[in-house]
Amino acid sequence: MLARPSLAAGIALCLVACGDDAAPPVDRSQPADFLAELELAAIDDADPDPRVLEVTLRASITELEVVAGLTTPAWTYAGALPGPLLRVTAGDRVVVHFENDLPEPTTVHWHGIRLPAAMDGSPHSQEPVEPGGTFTYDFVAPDPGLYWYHPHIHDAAQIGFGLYGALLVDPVEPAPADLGDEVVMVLSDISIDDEGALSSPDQGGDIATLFGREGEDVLVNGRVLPTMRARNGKRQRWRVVNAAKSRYFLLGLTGHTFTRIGGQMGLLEAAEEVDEVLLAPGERADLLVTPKGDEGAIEQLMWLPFDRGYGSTEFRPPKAILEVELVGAPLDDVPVPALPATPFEPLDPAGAEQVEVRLTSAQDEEGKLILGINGVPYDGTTSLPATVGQTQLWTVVNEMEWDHPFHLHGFFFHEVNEEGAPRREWVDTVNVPRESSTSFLVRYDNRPGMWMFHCHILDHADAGMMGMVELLP
Ligand SMILES: [Cu+2]
Repeated sequence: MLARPSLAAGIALCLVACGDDAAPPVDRSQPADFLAELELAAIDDADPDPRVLEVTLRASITELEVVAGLTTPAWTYAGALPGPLLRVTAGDRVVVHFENDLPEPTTVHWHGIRLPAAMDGSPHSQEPVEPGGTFTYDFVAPDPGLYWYHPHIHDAAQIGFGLYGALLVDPVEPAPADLGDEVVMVLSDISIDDEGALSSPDQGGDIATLFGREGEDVLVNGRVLPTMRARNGKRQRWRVVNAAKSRYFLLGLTGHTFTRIGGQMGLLEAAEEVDEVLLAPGERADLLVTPKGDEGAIEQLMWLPFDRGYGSTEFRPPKAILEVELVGAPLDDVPVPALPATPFEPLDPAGAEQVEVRLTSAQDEEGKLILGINGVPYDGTTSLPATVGQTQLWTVVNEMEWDHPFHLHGFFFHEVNEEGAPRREWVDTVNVPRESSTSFLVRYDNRPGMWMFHCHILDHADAGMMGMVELLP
């Protein structure tokens, strides 16, 4: 509790500050052009009901200037890179009239959302949407958090060409107003040649597949090294998603720390003060950060090399991906309000069925790289059984010399350590370090159907590191 200043102290303060020329009120507002270079596209809501978001989302090739001076035929949702920010409140219905104006089939997957299998946008939950075709996605977004949408056919190519967008689900009880000025950041990368054309998604052959192709230009909300003009010392809340097809983002802001208040779903019970934040492909973070320093200084959000195996740190210097210009004299700090944590009740491991999934690599007779699950490359015919209401204890064993970010569609899970203690956080994607294993508990609620799981380095998923759970009623 704050001590109340004494009357004498108040008078003393007034002698300094309450004269004829009282100091003007301190400007705590963000500059008008705060997010001018970070603006995400908006989209019209056709339904007047505040609990329904109904949009028409068209995928098409759109000529954009992604890299200065070059015109690139990017693959886009609603003509924008990234696609428009979709925003609802937990429990709202989302209706997306999807139109495919691309030259090849596609789908839209809603990463992390607990929706019915038929709305999941995987190639086993629906017929692919052919060029010129349409499909209506219609589901409820039940849980607060930052999610994202992307295709689930030719994943590495289509996402690498620009098809991704953020879906932000607000909690029913709004966060405290003074938590921080919200900024949604979609991190990605893209490969563009000297003429502005998109690079081939197959270039570099098996070696590139094995590493996972990263785009050379790193993008924050679709821009190369944008600038944010920020009120110096004013707290911000960064909602960050890694939408890159292969690139990991280890993030640091020069001279600053982050307070991690949430990850993939809801708010943590206990916030964490961290110097750096790691986001493997598909992961999200909810961060408080107070950019503060000398007036006019520029702080840099850095991509830092993260060791995910051979080639990931060698000759790869840190790289600035966003500049934060500090506007005005530094403000005094304002305490972080109490956060309404999302209730976390760990799953009971008693009676959980044990499932072991190995992430494996091999070569076929011609020497071509084959990635797989338990030695079997994905071919859409085999699945692991599960039943509604069941709890499973998965152990994902990574036999390879590179890390793999593991994603299960449609269900949150929580990790357990070797002693069986839960990590108190629901996730749908987790990084499995090389030559190591990760265990988690998952409970299947009543949404039967085919649910995919795969590595979120999408070159790996495309090369076979993908499988399915068939959830039976
Ligand atoms: Cu992988």
